[in-house]
Amino acid sequence: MNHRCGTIAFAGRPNTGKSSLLNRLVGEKLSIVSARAQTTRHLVTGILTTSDCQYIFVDAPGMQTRHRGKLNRALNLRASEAAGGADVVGWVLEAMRLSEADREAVAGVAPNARVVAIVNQIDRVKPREKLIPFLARVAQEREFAAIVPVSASSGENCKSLLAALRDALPDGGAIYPPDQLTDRDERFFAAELLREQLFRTLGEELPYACEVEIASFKEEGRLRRIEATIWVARDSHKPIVLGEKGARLKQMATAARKGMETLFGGKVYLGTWIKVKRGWSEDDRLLRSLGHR
Ligand SMILES: Nc1nc2c(ncn2[C@@H]2O[C@H](COP(=O)(O)OP(=O)(O)OP(=O)(O)O)[C@@H](O)[C@H]2O)c(=O)[nH]1
Ligand SMILES: [Mg+2]
Repeated sequence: MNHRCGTIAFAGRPNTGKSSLLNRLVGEKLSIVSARAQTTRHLVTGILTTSDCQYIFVDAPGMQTRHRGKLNRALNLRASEAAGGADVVGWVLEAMRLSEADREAVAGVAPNARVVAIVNQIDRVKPREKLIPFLARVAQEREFAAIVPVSASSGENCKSLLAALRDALPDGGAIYPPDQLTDRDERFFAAELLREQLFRTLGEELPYACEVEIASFKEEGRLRRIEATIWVARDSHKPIVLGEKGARLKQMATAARKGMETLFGGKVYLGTWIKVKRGWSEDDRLLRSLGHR
């Protein structure tokens, strides 16, 4: 069998399970996951190398139409660029749901691009037969290299998905060393794992008003000493993030630190600071320094 290698960009509306799927396929928790829309803000690469294929997955922000503003425009642009530059687009849908928001996420994908429709969350479909007419409806949407039902949560049918993606990838030798999992560094994952906790813990609009910046990252022997700044948009956000006597921040920081220790395979000290920056999501300089170009 010829060796294959290439990039697969996930595209879809927010919350369909793109990040969960990347983590499942690569077998590591690389991309952050929450029940909120637009948890992902950065492109996260996850690499899976098998004996006959190197899959370079790119997780992207869900296409968002609801929130406007500079940050959201940057996120949507990033998502469409990822899809435009990939060998294969993985259009991630939620089983039994197909709406304009889903279509918009691949509206910019060239008609001749290779697209695999990934119908995720099939664990929630009962009885299973209901999937058959849904898959037929998806098939009407455009030309697909394959349509594959999966569950990122249970891992069901993910082997078939890998086989279908391999078939869609071009011939070629591996680009990355076989043990490389990502092209992102630990500093990036440290910020993301703390941001994940903000998304999981804080109420309605607040996660969208927060960003995390790693102020310093030092390796002292086997300990990683990390100082993180949580940027919030208003003075009134600060006590909410802190919680009573700082309890909420402490709980979020502990959970984030544990995630880092698992991913990095070593002890982590995590210091957290909350700083107010009004309108940070419209501030070009801060957006650039946070990696939003
Ligand atoms: N039951 C079920 N839930 C899932 C599955 N995949 C993802 N989820 C849940 O769906 C929610 C969104 O998952 P994410 O992986 O963050 O979705 P996403 O597409 O990356 O979302 P954005 O980054 O916001 O665009 C989370 O609560 C996941 O636990 C699945 O296969 N089955
Ligand atoms: Mg995501």
